[in-house]
Formats: sequence, structure tokens, C-alpha cells
Amino acid sequence: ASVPPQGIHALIIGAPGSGKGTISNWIVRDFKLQHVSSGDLLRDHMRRGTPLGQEARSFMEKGDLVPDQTMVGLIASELKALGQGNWLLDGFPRTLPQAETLQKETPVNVVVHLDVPFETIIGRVKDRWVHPASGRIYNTVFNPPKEPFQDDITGEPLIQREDDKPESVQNRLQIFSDSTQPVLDFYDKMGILKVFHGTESKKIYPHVQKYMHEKFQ
Ligand code: G5P
Ligand code: MG
Repeated sequence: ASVPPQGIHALIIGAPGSGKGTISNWIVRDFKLQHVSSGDLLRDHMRRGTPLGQEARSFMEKGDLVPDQTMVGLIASELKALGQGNWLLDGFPRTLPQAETLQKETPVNVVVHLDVPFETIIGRVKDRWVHPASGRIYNTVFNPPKEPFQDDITGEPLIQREDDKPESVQNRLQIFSDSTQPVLDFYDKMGILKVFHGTESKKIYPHVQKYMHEKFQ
């Protein structure tokens, strides 16, 4: 196996809080891919108060999905800006129409599915704190900042995400089961889905790393 001519076009899919952001940071470091996180892009639009950010806010705070048309446009322009490079998409596609559109425009060649039990996820997102400007992710138990509630690099305050409130988390998990499971079935039928089961990101990652190495060495 080797890098396909169009480049590495990888996806990481998993329930909210399954560790996509955490493991993406390790993949992009080791394989020199550009990390495109749909959630980070949306939160950045919200912070800047753009029309797209204003539209997305009401959906995101409840843990609902932002409409497909908006998401497809946002991601298409982001991928266009990356041109021929290698990328890892985190958080997109989340519905079958999103997956079908992506496959028509920029086909993906590897899909990593993080399969983490929902009980594990519910336990960890309540301890998540983030640095909004950089997207750096902390966890008061698993990966605490050096100084409590402060970003390691800038010293700026950390915040909790609005959608990490328990009722939003429940809604996000339900939406994952209803809307994103068909996306996994779509890639499984194409033969490019690889599932990684586990409860700890540090134990899951070596398997992901080995798989990606074998596929793209
Ligand atoms: P996002 O931003 O894509 P989610 O809900 O898919 O949000 P999330 O919450 O960002 O996913 P994650 O990236 O999978 O989770 O997980 P993470 O942040 O790495 O880890 C979660 C926590 O657990 C962190 O505190 C981390 O430190 C800790 N942790 C990690 N590993 C371990 C471990 O091994 N042990 C322990 N103890 N802790 C660990 O999407 C947000 C919203 O944007 C909209 C939707 O409204 C969505 O709800 N959106 C879209 N809408 C429509 N279509 C799309 N394509 C959309 N994309 C985004
Ligand atoms: Mg994330």
C-alpha cells in the first residue's frame, strides 16, 4: 500500500466525546495531514459572529445538527483551500447526504471509526475544558492543564462548551445513533471503514497508527 495519487483523504468518525479531537491531534502530528474539524470551524464562526456562526449557534447549543446545505458549503470551501494536500476530516460527514456529496466531490480513501461505549463518554465530557482560540482540549481528570482552568501555552482562561451540558450530551448521542450510523454503513459497504474499539484514547491510538502506516507507508 502507498499514498494514492489524489493524496490521503482520511475521516475520523465517532460519537461526541469519543476522542476524535484527541486522536486527530496525534494522527496529524505523525502523518503530516491537515486537520479539518467541522466543530472547530463552526465554533470559530460563532466567536467571530459571522452570519454562518449566528445560524449555527441555535442548533449547536442544543446539540442538534446544523443543516446539511450549510455544512456541505463550509467544508467544500475549506477543502478547496487545501488544494491537493493530505487531510483528516473530523466531525464531517455526519449524515448520509453529507457523505454522498463528499464522495462525489473529493472521495475519501480511509475511514477510522472510534467505537467507545456511551457510558465512558458521558463520564468524560463533563470534565472537558477547552481553550476556544486554539481548540486545545483538556480534561480535569485525563489531561489537566498545568495551571487549573488556564491554557498551557497562552495562560488564557479555559471554558466549558455549551453543548457539554448533560441534556445536550444525551441529545448528541441519540443523533449520532440515528443520523451517523448510516454514514458508517455507507463506508463499510465501500470497504474502507476500519473500526477501533476501546475506552482509552492512549490505548486506541497505537492501533490506528499501525493501520495508517500499513495503508500509506
Ligand atoms: P463537534 O465539535 O464535532 P462532537 O460532539 O462530535 O463535537 P466532541 O464533543 O468534539 O465531538 P471528540 O472530539 O470526539 O468530542 O472528543 P475529544 O474532545 O477528543 O474528547 C472528549 C473529552 O474526553 C476531552 O475532555 C478529552 O480530553 C477527554 N478524553 C479523550 N480521551 C480520553 C481518555 O482516553 N480517557 C479520558 N478519561 N478522557 C479522555 O460538533 C459539535 C456540534 O457542531 C455541529 C453539531 O451541532 C454538533 O453537535 N456540527 C455539525 N452539524 C451537522 N453536520 C456536521 N458535519 C457537523 N459538525 C459539527
Ligand atoms: Mg471534537
